[in-house]
Amino acid sequence: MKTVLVLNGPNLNLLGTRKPEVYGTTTLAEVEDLCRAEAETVGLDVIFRQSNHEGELIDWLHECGAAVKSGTSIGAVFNPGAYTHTSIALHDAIEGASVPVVELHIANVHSREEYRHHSFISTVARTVIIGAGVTGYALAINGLNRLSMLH
Ligand code: CA2
Repeated sequence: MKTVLVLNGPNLNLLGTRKPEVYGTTTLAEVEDLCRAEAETVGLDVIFRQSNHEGELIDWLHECGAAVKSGTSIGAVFNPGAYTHTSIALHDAIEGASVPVVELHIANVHSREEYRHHSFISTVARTVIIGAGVTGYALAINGLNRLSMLH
């Protein structure tokens, strides 16, 4: 069975505990359950990870790139958190490791502060899902799976 990496960046461990008006009430553990349920319907295994550290996220993207190359992974669903708006290093990791990435944001970043409107990730993402709440994770897994079958 192939894997899909579901990767979450800084502060997403707080999901469901604060700011429910922006991010909802679902916890990250519940997002993991949702991802596993969706992946099961399309015959994928989930590797679910969260880190508050940029370098750790980079190492996991590199690992995922190697797994895609060896045919054991279809790529990553990635919510980079606030690093979305700051990190050239994450941009370079995705590009350098050739990881098929679905960039995902729970909230609609375009209806929020101006500084959230720019993403360093989008230009190297296969596609982007924004503002669908945590349901976006299921959409992203399904979408990445379908895209992986195109070529
Ligand atoms: O909408 C998203 O998924 C974001 O990637 C979430 C990031 C934010 O910086 C991006 O602009 C958009 C923030 C994640 C922090 O999540 C929290 C959850 C609960 C309480 C506090 C933070």
